[in-house]
Amino acid sequence: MEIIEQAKSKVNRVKRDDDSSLASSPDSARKRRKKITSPSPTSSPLPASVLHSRNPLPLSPRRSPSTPKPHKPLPTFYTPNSGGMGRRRSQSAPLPLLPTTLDPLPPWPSHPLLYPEFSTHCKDLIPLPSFYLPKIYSLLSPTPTDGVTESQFETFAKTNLIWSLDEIYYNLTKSPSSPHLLPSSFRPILTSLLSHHPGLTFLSSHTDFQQKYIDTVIARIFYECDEEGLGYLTRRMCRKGKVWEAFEEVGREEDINKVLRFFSYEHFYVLYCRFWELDLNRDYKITKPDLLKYGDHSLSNLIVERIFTHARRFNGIINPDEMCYEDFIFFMLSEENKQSPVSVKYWFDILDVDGDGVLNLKDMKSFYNVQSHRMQCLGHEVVPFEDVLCQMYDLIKPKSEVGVVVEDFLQPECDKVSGALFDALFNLNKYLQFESRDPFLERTKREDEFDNDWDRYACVDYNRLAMEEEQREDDRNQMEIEWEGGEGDNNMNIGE
Ligand SMILES: [Ca+2]
Ligand SMILES: [Ca+2]
Repeated sequence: MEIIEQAKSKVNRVKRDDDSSLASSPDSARKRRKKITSPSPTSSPLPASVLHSRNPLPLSPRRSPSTPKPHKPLPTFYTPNSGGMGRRRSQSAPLPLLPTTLDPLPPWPSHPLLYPEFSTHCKDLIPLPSFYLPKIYSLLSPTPTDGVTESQFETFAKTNLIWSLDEIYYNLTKSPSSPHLLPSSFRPILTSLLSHHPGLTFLSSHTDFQQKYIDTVIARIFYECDEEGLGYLTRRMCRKGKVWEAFEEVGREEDINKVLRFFSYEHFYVLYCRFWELDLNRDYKITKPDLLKYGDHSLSNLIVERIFTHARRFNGIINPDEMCYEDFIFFMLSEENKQSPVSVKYWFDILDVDGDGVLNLKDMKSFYNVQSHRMQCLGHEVVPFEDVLCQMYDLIKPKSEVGVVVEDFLQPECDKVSGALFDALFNLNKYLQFESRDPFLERTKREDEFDNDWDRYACVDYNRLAMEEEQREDDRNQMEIEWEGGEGDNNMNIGE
């Protein structure tokens, strides 16, 4: 049982690391403040009525719409080997666990353990969140009624739990028959998450939405990590994308909406509702006319055409007429978070019409011509292309005069402004907003609690959608009261 003790020591070390990082990081300070502000649950399961309301999904039970945002915390001074979420410890090399002398393990019962007993007995022996236990049980006991013996568990621990944490996550998430992690590899684990996580149990009576939630998490993981569109993830890609750090966070954080990377229910709500609004014929596909309606018709015809023919797709297959829900997630995350490197690459490939890896004058002018024509039609003052270009070059400072390359956009000092060039080329509403630069909005953005535009957008949009939904619910209740009152009057009249 030495190997089990080693596994347990790892769990304890992980917990200690978590505690110390929670005590010091600005992220954790922000999260603690947010926890104070969670109000009481709103109406969650909406069985039949959800299908007829404008938004199809139940609201998150932990909504905090009217809470003022806290001030951004002052940055802490540099501390070696510390930092925010995802930098708690190195996971780069497969390191064997170190033996320690911690609490003695409970003796393994003489009989094979069936799942409920197995999960209670082993939850502290496995250095992964408890939603991994069903998968591990199914590996050890392919027939659920067989149970797991001590020697089976010991053999499993010796083979699987001796590596670094990211190796353990990777190996236990992927299918044993596949060399890599496929989108489908995540399904059993995420299904288990839905039944284990206290922030997701309110979805238990909505099987359809549970599947959509799983689709969303998988698409978000692949959006961030599978930049080449390979359709699978390697160990290195997961490590670079800090996938397992997000899994650890969702394992210990009870409020699902605080896990902003991949798992937030509020983020899922926004993505799915915005898709649902555009997919009017409910075939789970978006067409070009549908996408033109996105963001109050903010996108030009030309960019929508290019999105359908050249944007990165979830399954790597371009369909010039349709995009599926996952493709829409790729689009929306890119559209609402233009400062992220993944988004920059997404838009760059679309805008680089001749495909030479440089955004030159010709590439950009074709898009700006369409944009300026729309401005003219809507009665806005049209800024000449050369002036826009000068303004943008001043902001981005490309290294070559020939044009802008991806690396120019990715310079650290550019991340707040590179989206402005994209908006100038194809998003009319955001470009006009940028041109009118509201100093109050700019200041609010600088001082708010969010690290990126997507998190900021999702929070605002969720609160907006939720308020609309609550208003509709109030209207429905009011109508029912009035109807019942009217019926009462009628009955009285009939009685008289
Ligand atoms: Ca459709
Ligand atoms: Ca080009």
